[in-house]
Amino acid sequence: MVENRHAGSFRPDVLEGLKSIPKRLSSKYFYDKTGDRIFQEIMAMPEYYLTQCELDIFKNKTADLASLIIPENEAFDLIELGAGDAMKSTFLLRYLVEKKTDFTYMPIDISGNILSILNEKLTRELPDLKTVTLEGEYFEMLQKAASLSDRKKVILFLGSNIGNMNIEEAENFLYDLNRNLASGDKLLIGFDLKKNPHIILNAYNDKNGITAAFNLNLLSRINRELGANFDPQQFQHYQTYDPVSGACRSFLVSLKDQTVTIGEDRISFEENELIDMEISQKFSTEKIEELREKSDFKRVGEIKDSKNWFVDTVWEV
Ligand code: AVI
Repeated sequence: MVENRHAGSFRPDVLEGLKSIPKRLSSKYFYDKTGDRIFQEIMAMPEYYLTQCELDIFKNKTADLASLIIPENEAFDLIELGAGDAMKSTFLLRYLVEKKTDFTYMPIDISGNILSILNEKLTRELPDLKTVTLEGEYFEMLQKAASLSDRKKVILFLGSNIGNMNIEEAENFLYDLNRNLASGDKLLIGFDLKKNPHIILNAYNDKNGITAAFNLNLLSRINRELGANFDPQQFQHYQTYDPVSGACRSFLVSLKDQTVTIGEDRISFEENELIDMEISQKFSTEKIEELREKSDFKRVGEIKDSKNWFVDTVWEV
């Protein structure tokens, strides 16, 4: 199941990206079974502060968070985009269940496997929680959720996943999200904030090479699933952070002139040629406000972690 994520578009997207100038691959393809495992390792690294910061908010500021999102005297659906193991949101779910709040949790994920593991965990840990899992792409599943109930919706989009889109993609995504919701629905979205550039660069340039392995795994995945012959050892991870724009970018550098075959196609690399792999955008408060205005949401409130490194913002349609 996990291996089939985005199955239909994988080959054409890879070929289009590698035939472009400059070459690029989409980080949405990082998450096969091995990529999921490496990402878990990244989240446990001391350098990767993002998870701990957002966990701090969900664990220690749960009541504040809940008061920003709960509609007054009304049952609602709490829909999480890319729920995964719902590690952070489980703190909020537990709080809401204990307060006997009338809501249904609807985790959306592209992986049915992850959803069934999550469902088992929630049944065990929170037997009173009402859960409806939705397996598929975000917007299709949001439409499905809308067809299942006409209750108010609260959307969770955590982890600064929005940062993996460039600014234009993020604007379009948030605008489309707004159009898929109804008046009074809310969005709780996590943004990683600009901070000391060394801290940010370290989070993506760890000494143990875990982030490098995360990037290189995509070449191995292309080998496995698309019959290619990349030699990952002939590519090197290179990370940049531009504190002015807030763009944190990863690249793979070809270590020599080489030609790779992907099925029938041949892709040539010059020595030192780059593949643009991922953007992890960091945000200023002004940029977040600009995104909110452009996507037509109203501001409700925000909660930062104790270091002021990460913010969970609540907006309303
Ligand atoms: C999932 N996403 C928010 C992570 C990030 O921070 O951009 C993915 C990641 N890439 C390298 N490290 C973590």
